[in-house]
Amino acid sequence: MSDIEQKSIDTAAQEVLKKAEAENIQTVWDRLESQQPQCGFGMLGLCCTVCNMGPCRIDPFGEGAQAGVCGANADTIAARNLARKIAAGASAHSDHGRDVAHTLMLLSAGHTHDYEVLDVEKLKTLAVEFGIDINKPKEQITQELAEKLLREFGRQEGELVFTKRAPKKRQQTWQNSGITPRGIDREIVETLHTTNVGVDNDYKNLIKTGLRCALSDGWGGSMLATDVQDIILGSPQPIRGKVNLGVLKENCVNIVVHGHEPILSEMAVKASNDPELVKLAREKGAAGINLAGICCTANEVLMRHGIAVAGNFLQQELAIITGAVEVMMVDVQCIMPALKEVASCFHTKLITTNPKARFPGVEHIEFHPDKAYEVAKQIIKLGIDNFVNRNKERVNIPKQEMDLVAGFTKEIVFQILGGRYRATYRPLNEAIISGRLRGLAGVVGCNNPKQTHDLFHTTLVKELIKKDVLVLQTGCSAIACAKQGLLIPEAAKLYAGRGLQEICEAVGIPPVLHLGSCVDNSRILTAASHIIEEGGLGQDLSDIPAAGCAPEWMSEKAITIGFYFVASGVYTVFGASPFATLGSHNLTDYLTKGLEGVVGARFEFCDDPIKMAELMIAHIDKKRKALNLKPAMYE
Ligand code: SF4
Ligand code: MSK
Repeated sequence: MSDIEQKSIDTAAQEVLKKAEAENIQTVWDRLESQQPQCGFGMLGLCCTVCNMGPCRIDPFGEGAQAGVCGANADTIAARNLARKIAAGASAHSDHGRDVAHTLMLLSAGHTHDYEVLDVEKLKTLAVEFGIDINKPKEQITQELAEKLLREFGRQEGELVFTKRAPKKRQQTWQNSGITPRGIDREIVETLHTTNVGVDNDYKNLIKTGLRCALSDGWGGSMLATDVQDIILGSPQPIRGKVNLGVLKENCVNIVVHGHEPILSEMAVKASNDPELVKLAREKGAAGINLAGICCTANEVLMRHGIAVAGNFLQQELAIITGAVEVMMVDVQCIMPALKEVASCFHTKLITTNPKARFPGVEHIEFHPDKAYEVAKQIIKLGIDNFVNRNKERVNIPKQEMDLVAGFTKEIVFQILGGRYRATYRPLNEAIISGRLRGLAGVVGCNNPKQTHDLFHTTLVKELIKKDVLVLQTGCSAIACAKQGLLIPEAAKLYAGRGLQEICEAVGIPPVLHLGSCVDNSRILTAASHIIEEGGLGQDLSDIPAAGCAPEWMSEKAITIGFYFVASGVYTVFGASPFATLGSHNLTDYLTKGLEGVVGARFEFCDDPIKMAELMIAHIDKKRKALNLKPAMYE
């Protein structure tokens, strides 16, 4: 395998990496190399910088120091570090949710006219969940709902409203273990408090705080972000799109949206079709305006509008290195600081838009929901003006692009399987009960240059569908598999086992369903709750023959997602060391064994995609057996 093949399995990425090498442009892979060897204490979670008596470190071989200056041991330090990461991840998703809820509030008060309630049904469903009488004008419902949603963040007691969506038995488990989330901000703050120097020194108790914090994200901040986005941007429907760097167009003004929050990028979609701007682009010699996305902002505009996806996390620099991007507009999360440097090698204008996420020396055009369309137009106009500065000699857009279908939600799964007039999960449950479907898997998360780009996602997912496991995906993992052609209905014939193939062909779905962005992992939780409600597959989420996995994760948000999956009863496999090599044996044991007795699920750490699939399938089979189901039909 060549050096470049080791970096990525994606031939489009490989092509641009060659260009980067030839033009002496540093990428994430080069920087990873220059970081070698990475800090062993950090990798093991045994470095503590919590107070100024440190930094302290624990000798993993038991020969040197076994306690920090304050006396904290490996268990406390590793658990504290992990809990802080959970809080950081939860804060990112949840703050995203807060901004979306705030937009709903502005809309209801008439302070923004660029958004409207597009999914009235969902508005009403949420209103009922929040105890709002829906026999009143839509505007009033919207305002009351926005107020109540925003109160979930500052809630001091009781339980987050969305936790009621979980099966009763799961709610009971949370209560018994003391991890029912109370308020979104409260759980994040409490995690940060208890991980201060000299507060909580019990690794199990630290993990308990972390689990509650993670649940406040999965069944709180993220779920809220997903549902409110559906209300104001419209609920996704299955939609065809294209993916990979080949979606950039040589003859067009290329505008790339990147980050996570779709509120502005939604307006960019509208502005890219603005006749005045399209005319201007033509006057500048372009054939039109081509909008494409990276990371989860891409997933958001893909599933609502079919906007093309240029790539996942590790392709953000590569998109610019094609030399064909006029503007990359970024919002929050997963945006590499290195983009400034890479953009400076080309004519590309990097534009930050969120007051929370700025780069020194980078043009900032601040987004506010009350002038959303205006800001989007301004940014796209900058891109059009920049088209003439493109150096055609340096443009090299790979040809690779692949079709995909995205836009599956818990409601759509109902409709597709049960028919619009008899929306039900029954056929899905029956398929699992009969063994035609072996089970379900949620494969999510990022890329990490420590692993060959996209290799783990695609190898694992191919293995799962071959064994009749229907795969639900979000985030960069979905993009990885889409690029390899796994997210089209035709993939069933090529890659799926006979049982899964029969189901996909009967209803015309791909064997791998794209459920959206990272906050949309909450869709997996609600879909799983519907499965239990439908009956026949146990009483709790932990009874379902299902497993989760983040094979190439890198972000703290992925840790939070893993923790809320496990806290919700989903056996979850994590790839990508250092998580696979925690320095505290007690903590590792607790996460991979002990948690089962607390929440009915546990973690597994593994750095081999085939082995990951085997672990997940073994777990699925174990759950089938526990439910007294026959073995999978086509073993
Ligand atoms: Fe060291 Fe304890 Fe301070 Fe951590 S909290 S840096 S282990 S003294
Ligand atoms: S964008 S969190 S790299 S999935 Fe959601 Fe991708 Fe991970 Fe960011």
